[in-house]
Amino acid sequence: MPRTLIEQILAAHLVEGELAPGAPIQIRIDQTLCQDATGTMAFLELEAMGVERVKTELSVQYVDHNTSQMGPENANDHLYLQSVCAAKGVYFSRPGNGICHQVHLERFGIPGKTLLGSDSHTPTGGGIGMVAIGAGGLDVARAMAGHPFKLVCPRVIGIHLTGKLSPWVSAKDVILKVLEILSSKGNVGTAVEYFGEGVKTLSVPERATITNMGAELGVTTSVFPSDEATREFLAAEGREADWRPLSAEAGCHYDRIIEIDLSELVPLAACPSNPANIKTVAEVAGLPVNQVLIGSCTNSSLKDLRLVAAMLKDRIVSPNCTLGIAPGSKQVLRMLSEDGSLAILLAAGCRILESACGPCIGQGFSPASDSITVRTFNRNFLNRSGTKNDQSYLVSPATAVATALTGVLSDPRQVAQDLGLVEPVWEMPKQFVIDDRMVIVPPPAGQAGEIVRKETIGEPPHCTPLPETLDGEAVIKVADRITTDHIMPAGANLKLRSNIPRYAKVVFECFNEPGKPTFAERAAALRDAGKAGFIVAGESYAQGSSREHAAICPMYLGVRAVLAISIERIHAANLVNFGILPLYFTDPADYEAIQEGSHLRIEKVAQQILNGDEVQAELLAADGAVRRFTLKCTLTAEDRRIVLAGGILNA
Ligand code: MIC
Ligand code: SF4
Repeated sequence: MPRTLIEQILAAHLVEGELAPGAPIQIRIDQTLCQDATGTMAFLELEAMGVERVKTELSVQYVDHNTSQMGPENANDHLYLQSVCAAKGVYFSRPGNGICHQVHLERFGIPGKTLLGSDSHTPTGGGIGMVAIGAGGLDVARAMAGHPFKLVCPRVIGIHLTGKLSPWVSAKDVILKVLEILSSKGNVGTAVEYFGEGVKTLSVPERATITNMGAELGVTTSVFPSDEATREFLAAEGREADWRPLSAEAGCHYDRIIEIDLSELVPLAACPSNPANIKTVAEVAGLPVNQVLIGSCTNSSLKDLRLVAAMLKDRIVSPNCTLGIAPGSKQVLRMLSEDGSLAILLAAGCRILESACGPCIGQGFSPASDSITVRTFNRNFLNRSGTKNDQSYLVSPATAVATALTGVLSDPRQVAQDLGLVEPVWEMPKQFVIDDRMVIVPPPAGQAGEIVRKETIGEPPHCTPLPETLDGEAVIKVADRITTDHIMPAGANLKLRSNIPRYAKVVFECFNEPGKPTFAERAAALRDAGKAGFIVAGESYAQGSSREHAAICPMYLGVRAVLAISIERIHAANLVNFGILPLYFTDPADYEAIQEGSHLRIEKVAQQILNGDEVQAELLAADGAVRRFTLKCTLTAEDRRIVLAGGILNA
């Protein structure tokens, strides 16, 4: 049978299972990446596993998230990471070198390899034909230790690209179109593969923008073929030897084919507060905008920022608006400084930010109250910017600049026409500025110094085995599409990532009501009374980030099960890793019947999940009435054993 490209790469890495959509499989991981906000915990876990040296072909640790450094916590994490990487054989990309996904694409990614990253946007590597997957820190630690990665073999959706993008329409508009078609929920267990004549018209940075935001679809990975454009990019990075041609075999079967004619696309915007809430820019044009931000792992490449500079040349940002720019990597920033683009940006009044995640993860640049912020980022979840009830629109760099020039949301085609602008032609440089001195190569085994553990570096938390009966309360009931940003706020709280007791205090903070006990207080009170905490959720629970803290902190507070209509892939795995049982409603009426504070009970839980896929539970009313209902357990036999043991570190 002819195979899709994803099937070919999975087959070449298959360690266990059968490559049939929906089947549990295990694959060998060639490369891993971690960033600092998830990496500290991942390395504490690696140490807890007793691993002396990583076993992958390549593992890289980046420092790009927690760079605001208000207080010593971030710097303490960085010191720990640098020293533990030296000891374990991991490359360390220093703060200032750039955002993990951009730098990995530039310097390390290899077509046809597998990459597992403790960050949900790891599929950026699909832009050069990698099967790149986001996962929780513990799964990445296991991969570094040489274990295969467990996943459900995805159904592959083919996206057939034809035509060519019109002027001022860009890769961001392609992925926003895909988000409009597939939405941000219901895509668990699928992967996306791009093919067709239109692929050739897209350069690697454009492809990477598209695969990056595949994370917002909730798919396992997104992959482009590796072709002449890939070779051109790798050659410019001085890595042509890493190139190999890869594409789907003629006649392969896609689960579904989506047709996109690139020539028909127009500038699009993801409106507040979900990346799949798509309108055309023309529909929202004219809204007053106070802040425009360009950057993040989605849109911070040299191609993006050269376009930005071309549009801003000899112009000034609107007085009603501020424009911040965070180049994706030191390489990008150096190229901009050497070709004169940086001077243009400064002259135009841009506020140049460090090459890091920055405002994308709420580290600074929170917008004014009741104002609109327009961003080239990939997520606009409510409050993620650090401002309560923010209104964040996600757009392409061209739309962002058009908006910054006018102070109102603007269609770049219109602004270009008004200003007589012609879209610059992008040419891949023959050679990027290559300077890897910001990446510290690990010394040979046994030659590293001491691991630096300042007082803010904690221990990886352990969970206790699952009790015989889960008897307790629904600590919270939440609706559909709850994100990990709702569960574990980042931004100013990011510095608490190595301090679980402190970070756990802000679980579900956005749902706390003034004058009432917080989620953390309610859950801890139940835990201390020997009761089980339950989280009750609707569809697509825990969208977004891979942060395993969205499992660890609830676990620390005594949560033992999540009952949901559906749960996103990475989070479901994180729950298992930390001993929380993910269970699914079989009848939406049962979800409706449960309220916050409802008394819930699952008797003989171990026996039930070892015996089959159905779990009988009870909702007990104050008057003694009992409503019995059935939940579904979809875990593999191994995962059932892990949850029963109280998580991977115990198992
Ligand atoms: C994000 O974009 O939400 C993050 C911050 O990069 C997360 C990782 C984290 O929470 O540390 C992600 O996407 O996985
Ligand atoms: Fe960083 Fe934002 Fe990308 Fe997450 S989405 S890795 S916070 S730039």
